Amino acid sequence: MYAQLVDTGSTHLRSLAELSPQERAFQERIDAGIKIEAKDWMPEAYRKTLIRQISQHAHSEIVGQLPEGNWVTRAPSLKRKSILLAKIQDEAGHGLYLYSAAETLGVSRDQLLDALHSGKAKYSSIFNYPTLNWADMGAIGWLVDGSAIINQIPLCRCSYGPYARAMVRVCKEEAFHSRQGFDIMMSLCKGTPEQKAMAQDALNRWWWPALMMFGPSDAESVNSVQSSAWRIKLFSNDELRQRMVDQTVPQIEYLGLTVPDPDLTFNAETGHYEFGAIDWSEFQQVLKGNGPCNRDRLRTRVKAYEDGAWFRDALVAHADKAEARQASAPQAA
Ligand code: FAQ
Repeated sequence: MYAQLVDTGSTHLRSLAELSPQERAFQERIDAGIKIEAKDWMPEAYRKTLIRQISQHAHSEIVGQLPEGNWVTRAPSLKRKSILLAKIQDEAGHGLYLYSAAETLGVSRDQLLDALHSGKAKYSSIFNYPTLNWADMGAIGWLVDGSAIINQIPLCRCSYGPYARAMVRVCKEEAFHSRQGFDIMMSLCKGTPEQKAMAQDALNRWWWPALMMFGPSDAESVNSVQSSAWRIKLFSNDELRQRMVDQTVPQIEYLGLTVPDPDLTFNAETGHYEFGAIDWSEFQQVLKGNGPCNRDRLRTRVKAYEDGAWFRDALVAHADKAEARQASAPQAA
């Protein structure tokens, strides 16, 4: 099984009658749309589920910097370089908001980073694919950030206040990321035949992994039922995946590109695109650590953390000195 299966203590979704009075009051509050705040009482399983999801999300933001970081020195113009740098910096900021939101649940950032660096914690499958050329920067912004927004807009209304509020700014920034990705794709598609072929090649390689970002099918999604009851999830994995396909296929047509799915059809009755089978065995392999770049991403991430130790130590030494200076300063009358 590819789920971490964090022991949340709950084996099935319990009815209101099965809940303790405290748990029932909590569920009723959630059902009424009232946010849960850090100091409120919450079931241990709710707390653990949030730590799992928010920390995976935070890890995704900082590991997600790596595939794009490869292209800062190879951006085709100064303008594209500065836009890409700003985007990558935004992702670090998203990681910070999310680690801070997770810390409100009683876990430390060091613990979370340990879990990432030791390979225990997950981050989004999408960041285990290679970025082979500049068109991949377009495809990531457009498809990956685009999918991230579709998943994250509902999270702005999720039941946990600190997570929901962090998501508001993240979504605004992701909207810029997605537009800059589409802008790269537009430029390539309006360029030479070789540039358009690069755009098509990037779309071919990122399309299916982007669909997998939304998680396993609803039937296989072990956490969905409980997370939906707690309004951590407002839409299912399949609903959001469908939204992405419906939104993106017209954009692909606008670019003059071809959806890399021979089975894709539009169902005029439902108003939705029906797409071909997702290769879930590939998804499971990526989650098990066997994707094309898993080992490389983790190695790079751990090295960056170790290389930054002197800087963290310097900050602590500075803070200690400042505190000692303040303690020994003569007190004002
Ligand atoms: N990758 O039962 P479910 C971004 C795991 S941010 C890896 O359906 P759940 C911005 C899942 O954790 C992208 N693992 O799980 C950016 C669970 O395992 P566990 C990240 C995945 O939590 C752009 C197991 O499979 N966004 O891209 C994935 O109810 C560019 C069973 O799945 C978020 O994290 C996956 N794709 O639903 C940054 C959004 N899918 O934990 C830089 C918040 C599933 O039991 C550059 N998260 N798994 O061991 C969520 O909305 C949810 O956690 C889902 C998964 C929808 C991802």
